[in-house]
Amino acid sequence: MTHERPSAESGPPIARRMMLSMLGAGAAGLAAAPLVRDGWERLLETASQNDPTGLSGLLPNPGGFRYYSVAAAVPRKSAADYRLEIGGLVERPGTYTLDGLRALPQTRVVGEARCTDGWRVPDVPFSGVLLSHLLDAAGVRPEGKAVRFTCFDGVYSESLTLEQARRADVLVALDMLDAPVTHAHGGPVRLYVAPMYFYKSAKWLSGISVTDQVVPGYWEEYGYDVDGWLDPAA
Ligand SMILES: Nc1nc2c(c(=O)[nH]1)N[C@H]1C(S)=C(S)[C@@H](COP(=O)(O)O)O[C@H]1N2
Ligand SMILES: [Mo]
Repeated sequence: MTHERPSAESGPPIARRMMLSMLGAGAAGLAAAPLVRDGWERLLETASQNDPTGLSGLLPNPGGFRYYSVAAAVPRKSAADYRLEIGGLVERPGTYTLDGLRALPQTRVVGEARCTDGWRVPDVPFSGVLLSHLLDAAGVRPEGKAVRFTCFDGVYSESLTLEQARRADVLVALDMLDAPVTHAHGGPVRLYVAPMYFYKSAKWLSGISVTDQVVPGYWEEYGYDVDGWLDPAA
């Protein structure tokens, strides 16, 4: 299933011209010289933000990832202004800073990033804090049955059952590819749900809320499986 929504009006000509010129520049740039990864990610973001057609998802990225954001523009959060809020059906709601998350025990999970659009990147290292650790610290109340994730892009959301959320391969990730999660990849903090399709791994994570039932996430409202297992038999 591809990431298609009921499409908006086709964009203003200037945005379309820009996309086409960027597609050309991208191919030329890749052939001519090695690219600085972060510079390329910034270009992808810029293209995407001026891209009502969604074509920027076709731009090549050296790592094999595609830049995805359902929000046109996403604010940047520095280490100083990033906050993660934990609340809902918990005994001790709280707020973490980035330093606060870094100070907690860190777990490394190497897994696949597989999008429903057909691309996949194997063996991607993620590290950060086990979601189960944050849930335990907050103290899930007996009525708590699921977890809802919200993002500082202001649009995206995701969900897991409490059982899924407590798995040892579900992280609140601070590092991806053994470096701090870049803005393009959802930094400074994203979710990584290793056993599921990458749409479950919410980028720009800003809220974790324990709920009494699963609240379907952004793509799930468009028909995606709420349980996004890569291997349903496992
Ligand atoms: N906040 C937010 N998180 C998101 C998305 C998004 O659009 N917004 N897209 C999802 C999808 S469909 C995929 S495949 C991955 C893409 O992650 P990447 O941009 O690091 O490749 O992020 C997931 N998390
Ligand atoms: Mo995706």
